[in-house]
Amino acid sequence: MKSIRVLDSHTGGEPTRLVLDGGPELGTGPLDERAARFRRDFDAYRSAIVNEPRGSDTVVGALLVPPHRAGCDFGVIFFNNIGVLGMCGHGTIGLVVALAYLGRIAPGIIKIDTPVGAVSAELHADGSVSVENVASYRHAHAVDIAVPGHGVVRGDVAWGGNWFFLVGEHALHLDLVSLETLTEFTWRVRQAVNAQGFPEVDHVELFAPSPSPGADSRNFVLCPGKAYDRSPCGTGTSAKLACLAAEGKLAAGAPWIQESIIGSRFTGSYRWLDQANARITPTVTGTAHVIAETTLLLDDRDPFCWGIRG
Ligand code: PYC
Repeated sequence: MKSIRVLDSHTGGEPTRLVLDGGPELGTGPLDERAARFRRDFDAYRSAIVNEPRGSDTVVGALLVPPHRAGCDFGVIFFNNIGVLGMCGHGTIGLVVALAYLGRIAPGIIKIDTPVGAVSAELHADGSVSVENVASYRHAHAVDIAVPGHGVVRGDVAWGGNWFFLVGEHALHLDLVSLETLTEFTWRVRQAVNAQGFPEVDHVELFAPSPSPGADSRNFVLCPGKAYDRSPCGTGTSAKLACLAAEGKLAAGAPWIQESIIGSRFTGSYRWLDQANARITPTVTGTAHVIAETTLLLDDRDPFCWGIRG
């Protein structure tokens, strides 16, 4: 019987399962190489940790590993129901709150190595966390995509630690009763945009005005494995900030309140990294809560020991 010790948290409703002990041994070296090793040699572990029956399509796993980049305090590889992620904003907030719960960090700044670059995170005295994400940018503006059954959909392709297609013009209601429609639409959009030769878009993000006061926007984010993000999506908010910056719609340093489909909020802002090329460093602030300390048990006699894989 194998055992894997995990700490579960949620960030604005989106779960993160932090693997503390018993996960796959990925060796040393750059995080992108270790992420590739995880993908190639240990996919069963990924599935056992986040998929049913122990998890669900929504759970994002976070494998805590020694960092490689100079100056980093921790390393992390995020993964979900179908594969490995580049970065994860809600997951980084969850990781920081989990490390504080474990007594491994105090309020202050830590640097975290990820497969797509180093990020820094500040744990504030009130328990909230600000993540300064990897460099983010808009890759393509106002791209028209023919989506079967829906006509032409216009959006931007942007990088915020993962690849996003961001759509502001649509006729859908961003509310919980519309989840099936939103999922079906964004899934089709994703398939259509990925037939266009852009970098592989893994997330599709819809925007609309928020029905509640105080938020600049509400979003619906479809994740690569077809689950929707309960949080406003840290990497998606970073991609949105990159688009707002490129369009001159949000000044450097100004706050952007991004609300999720369930009403949870992140505050984003950015500083210019390279204004001539519209590259920004985004910061996303949110809160997370630790919800369970668990030991996962893996019994090879169990036919679903390694999770239910689609
Ligand atoms: O917060 O960046 C994020 C994220 C990615 C996938 C789910 N959440």
